[in-house]
Amino acid sequence: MASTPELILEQFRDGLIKRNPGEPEFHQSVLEFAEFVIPYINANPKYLEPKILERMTEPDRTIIFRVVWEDDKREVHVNRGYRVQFNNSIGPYKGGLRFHHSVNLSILKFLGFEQTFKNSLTTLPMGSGKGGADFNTKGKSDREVMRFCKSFMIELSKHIGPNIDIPAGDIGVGAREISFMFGQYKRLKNEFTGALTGKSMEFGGSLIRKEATGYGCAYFMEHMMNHNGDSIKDKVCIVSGSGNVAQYAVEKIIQLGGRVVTMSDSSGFVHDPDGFNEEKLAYIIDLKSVRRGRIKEYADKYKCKYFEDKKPWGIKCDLAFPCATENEIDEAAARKMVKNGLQALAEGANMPTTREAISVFLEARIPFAPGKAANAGGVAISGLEMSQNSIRLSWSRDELEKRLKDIMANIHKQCVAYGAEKEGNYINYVKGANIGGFVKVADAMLAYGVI
Ligand code: NDP
Ligand code: 2IT
Repeated sequence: MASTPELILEQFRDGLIKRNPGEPEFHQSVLEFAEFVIPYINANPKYLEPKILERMTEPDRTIIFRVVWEDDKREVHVNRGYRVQFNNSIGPYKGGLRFHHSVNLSILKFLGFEQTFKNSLTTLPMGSGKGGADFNTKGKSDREVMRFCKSFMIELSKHIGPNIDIPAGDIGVGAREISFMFGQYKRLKNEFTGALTGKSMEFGGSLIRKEATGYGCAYFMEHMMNHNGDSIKDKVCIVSGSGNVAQYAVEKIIQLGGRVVTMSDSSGFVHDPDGFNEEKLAYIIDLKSVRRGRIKEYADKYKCKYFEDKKPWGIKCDLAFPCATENEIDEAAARKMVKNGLQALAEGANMPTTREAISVFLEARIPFAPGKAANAGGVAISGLEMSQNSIRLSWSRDELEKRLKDIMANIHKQCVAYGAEKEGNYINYVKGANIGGFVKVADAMLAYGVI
């Protein structure tokens, strides 16, 4: 048999785009991965002939379904629901559900793909998936959201289960939505099993889950800073978003001594040069998660500046934490941040930085933590919620926080192992996270043979 020719990025890219037309976010996430993993595969040909990369970039299956529900005025609405079951080589499918008007197959395939390597990096036995719907919870009453969630679960319940696929939250899906969906799942299946994570404490949830993504992201930044003999203490930090991830990233950054001066939502951002403190953060949590209001109200209350329709990247800072959504930081923003003296960046969101912007940070040799490493704390505690559900016990806050810290430290270690440059102290965390996440999944796929 002739030896398999080496993979060439440009040829792989052309094939990927041809096989997945009209899916720009999926192309972006796969190409960011392939750029660093293809050289590794070429140097380790055992992955080449079995076409591991080609197999890994094709989801196991994609489920698309109709979701019909009635609003408070009895008007009928039709939405589209999805579950992309990406890869279950190292454990059952695991990943969040997103409810947002922008949801489409490209976005869910990129999120499911990223989840594969993120879950692998946690070292817990979790495969990858992502799902959701083009449904916007904004402006809907609680009853409308309930009706939607119940209708969505009637279909989704056919495809999930505690040993098959375990969804959780993401944008637009928090405790309220998970509760509605879990209640419906339990009813449809007539069983009480941990088929969703991010549940409330009364029915099988885990302590620290709500804080885990944000806390983990701040811990990861602390590791990157420690690696260079520094820390978050006294650093000026900019954060985007004001949802679940942003709220708890801000809480932990404050606890670690950093000064957070911005938060945002999809309408604009607030700049509070004095920095957020516990009281101001409590206001934000109530505003965004209970009253479901707009971030502008913070500027009115605390008499600081509000920038309508703007992103915070022009504000001078030491550290940046994008925690809202994908493609928030483009090349121009990255150049501005580097010019303003940025020291490091950790992605709380999934793929908030474009490929061009990532290149700007890497060329400037700024420590840059991709989401699959820096935001893995959330799914890691989801994995521990599954463990607690299986053994029908719940662990203490201290126990879980210690495990979260250990997992983030271990992810940092894996990034250093695969991403350290031959000379100097610089770590390419993008390369490290991609290769580190790849190896375990690839080895499992090799072991299963050609499937
Ligand atoms: P939330 O719904 O709680 O919050 C999302 C935040 O981002 C809100 O402030 C929202 O503003 C803002 N936002 C959403 N879409 C846009 C947009 N198109 N442009 C500008 N701002 C936007 O979601 P999470 O905090 O859970 O998720 C944030 C990010 O973190 C996502 O990328 C998600 O995939 C990722 N992530 C989440 C994890 C989790 O455990 N929840 C785990 C790992 C990653 P507004 O209020 O105006 O909608
Ligand atoms: O992107 C993510 O890692 C999440 N939205 C969390 C997934 C999970 O299963 O907890």
